[in-house]
Amino acid sequence: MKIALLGDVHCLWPALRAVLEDARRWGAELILNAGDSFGLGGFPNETLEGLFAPDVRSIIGNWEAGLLRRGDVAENVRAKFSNPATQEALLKVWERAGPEGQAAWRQFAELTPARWRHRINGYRLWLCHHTDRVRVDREAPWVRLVEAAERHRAQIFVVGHTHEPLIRHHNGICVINVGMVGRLRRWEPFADYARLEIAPTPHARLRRVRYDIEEVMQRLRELGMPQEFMDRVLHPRSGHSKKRKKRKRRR
Ligand SMILES: [Mn+2]
Repeated sequence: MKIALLGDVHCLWPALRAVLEDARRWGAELILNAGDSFGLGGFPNETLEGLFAPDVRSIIGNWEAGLLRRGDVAENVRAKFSNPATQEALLKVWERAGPEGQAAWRQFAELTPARWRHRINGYRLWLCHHTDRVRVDREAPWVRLVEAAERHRAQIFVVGHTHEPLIRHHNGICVINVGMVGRLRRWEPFADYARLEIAPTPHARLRRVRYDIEEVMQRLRELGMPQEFMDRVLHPRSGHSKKRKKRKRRR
């Protein structure tokens, strides 16, 4: 059986579309989405529509759980993000969804589970957005994932969240971080996902797909995203996010 594993779409529909096309061309029978589908990508309704395809199964990530599940979305955005440009950009994406799209996203966040477990060809697959130990060991993050897989008695353990793709086969366990579809900081026109085949034994490989960055830039300009946000998108190596992290640490 061929399964495509993706995540962290963050409303970047042109990238999700490219990945879905690539995965289906390969022959994926099932597409698993590891969450954080909502975000700054600028295509809220197209993204959700794409995820409602019959061959796609999603779980939610911290963005859906923290921003859309309950309370006022604008208030949630202001509480979760300290950068005013990020707040403004995100609220423009939310506005773009319109009343119907917003209702659909809220329902998606409410009804979609945070974990998914299934037995496929006799192998126990576990899908969740992240485990709190995923970042613990920068040198060998796969070790923590293997431990988490053992805790959950999973033979195939799939996460996203860190945006860093990783695949490791170890002691009969296959751990996968799907990387990300919707790049937020680097905005290189590439999306990562994983291809998993479960015959005769589980084996996964990373795959990188190019998407139409011009379509994205056009939409962001159309939405009137704040200049600071656009600068971050257009000049990805300015070191902006690193500086912010340092400043936060000193506090
Ligand atoms: Mn996340």
